[in-house]
Amino acid sequence: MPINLNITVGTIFLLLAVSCQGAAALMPSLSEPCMVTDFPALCRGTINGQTNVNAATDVAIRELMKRTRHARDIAKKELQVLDGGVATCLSNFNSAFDNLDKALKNYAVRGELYLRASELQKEGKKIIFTNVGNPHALGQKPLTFPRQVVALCQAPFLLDNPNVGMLFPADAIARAKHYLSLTSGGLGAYSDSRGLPGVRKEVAEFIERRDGYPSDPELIFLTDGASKGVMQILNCVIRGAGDGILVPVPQYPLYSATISLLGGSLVPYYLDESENWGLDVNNLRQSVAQARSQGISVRAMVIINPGNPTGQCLSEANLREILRFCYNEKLVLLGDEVYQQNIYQDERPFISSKKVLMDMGSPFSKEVQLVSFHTVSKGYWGECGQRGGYFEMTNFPPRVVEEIYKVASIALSPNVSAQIFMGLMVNPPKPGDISYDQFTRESKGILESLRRRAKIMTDGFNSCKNVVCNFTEGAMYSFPQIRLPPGALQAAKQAGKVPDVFYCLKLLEATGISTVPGSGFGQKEGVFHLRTTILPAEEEMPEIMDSFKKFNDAFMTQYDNNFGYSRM
Ligand code: DCS
Repeated sequence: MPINLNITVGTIFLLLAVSCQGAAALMPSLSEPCMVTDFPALCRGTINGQTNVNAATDVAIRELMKRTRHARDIAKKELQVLDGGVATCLSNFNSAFDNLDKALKNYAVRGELYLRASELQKEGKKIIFTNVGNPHALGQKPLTFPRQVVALCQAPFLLDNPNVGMLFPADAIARAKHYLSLTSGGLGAYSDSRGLPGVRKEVAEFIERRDGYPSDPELIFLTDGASKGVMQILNCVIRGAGDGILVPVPQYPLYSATISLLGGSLVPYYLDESENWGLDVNNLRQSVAQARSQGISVRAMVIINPGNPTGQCLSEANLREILRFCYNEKLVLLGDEVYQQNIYQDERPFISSKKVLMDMGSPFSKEVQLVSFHTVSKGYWGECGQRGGYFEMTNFPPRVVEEIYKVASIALSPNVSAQIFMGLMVNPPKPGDISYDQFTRESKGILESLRRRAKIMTDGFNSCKNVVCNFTEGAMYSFPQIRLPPGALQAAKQAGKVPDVFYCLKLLEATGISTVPGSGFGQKEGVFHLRTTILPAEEEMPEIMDSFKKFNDAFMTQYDNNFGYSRM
């Protein structure tokens, strides 16, 4: 079905008008009027709609691309006859389309490897999907208490059933009533565009307990997963190709894809593999200086802590350096902290950017603008399909918060059931509650198993020929470096593949293990990696690692000619 052109063009102008205000306002010093080049709003809206649904498949994405192409062709024919102003719009629509095309090509976690794995699965091959951090898809059981509460909220008539107490514990019943009382009309009604005030208050209380500093519910926005929050904020920061965002390399492609989609410039800074993926502030300085020398105005910096795909936990000292750097360079810091519960070592526990910033005191604590993101998709919750997240803003003037609120209002309301998951995540059962023991047993069980799996994987990779792997300190991934022999580089070239894609495809065909090539996250020139999640069932892990080792060692022997390896 073709897209209705009248509606989409109208939508473009509406989104354009509102999002431009947000963009101009975020950094008051850079408040020149937004230009028509912000036209990607149409594509943004459409792609947001798709990614909002967790089950958004590549088929759907391709269909979207087809429809967009179709709409462009119709637009071209119809608008050719109109005046020059409209022609400019059309050319901007074209550039928006190109941004969309580029952004989707960038999306490695659902890229070539994933598509081939899906084909093989249809042909009946057993596939171990380790390409996406999607715990429930790999067998993780949902935590009982939150599902009980949300089940009751979804079916409130059960609360009137005299037998409800036989099926649900009293604390789940009480909690369901509590959340329903926070809504105006239950789960089927829109909430405020920032989320339910009562849940935002629970999030603020969680942040206060975690960091020991006050948190204001008015500065917390609930979102459909952290992805939506990141997209909203980047939308407000990026006005055009002249605006740069510092992004770690390797990075999770949400950032590269969204920056492409919004027509901004990604300014890379490299994490140091030999220093356990540490972040060197001197590299940051160089990256900013180089970008500025090319006329790019660097406006924000992204950190992912714990790291995806790299699995490192940033130390307090490192976070302090980063915050000082942002202060000096006047950068907004986007702190992606979605893996804060996923920690597998004791030397470097998670510490939030907000806490470090507040500990630093004035002027930093009063001036550095920070947006911190969290989600219900990760940790021991793993509720990816529910699409719940939040962001908290620190040191943003009320005027800017207002503008971001306006932009959020375009989407009316985040998912209400996901908001309740978020409420439950930040306010789980307490000691003495009926469900406390079961909740603790379940959540500890998941985390302890993840810790063991992280070790099995790292040890497994390090036992393989020409493979080295830093320990997964946190998050959900292993990111081994694969040192490819020249014979393999040659064979990849002949096959027309990037070398790590070539390796990962061979691995998939031989073992059914579906990974993501390192090139999908960015890596230094001539260095190759792959990413796996550490999520396959613990009892299957030894067999998976055996099968990986057999494949890898045979591959290395096949292509080995003892000189000119890819760099370590
Ligand atoms: N930030 C990081 C660093 C992530 O890894 C992810 C998801 C998100 C944000 C977005 O999460 P939600 O939108 O679900 O809250 N990680 C993807 C990945 O690498 N594998 O699975 C999903």
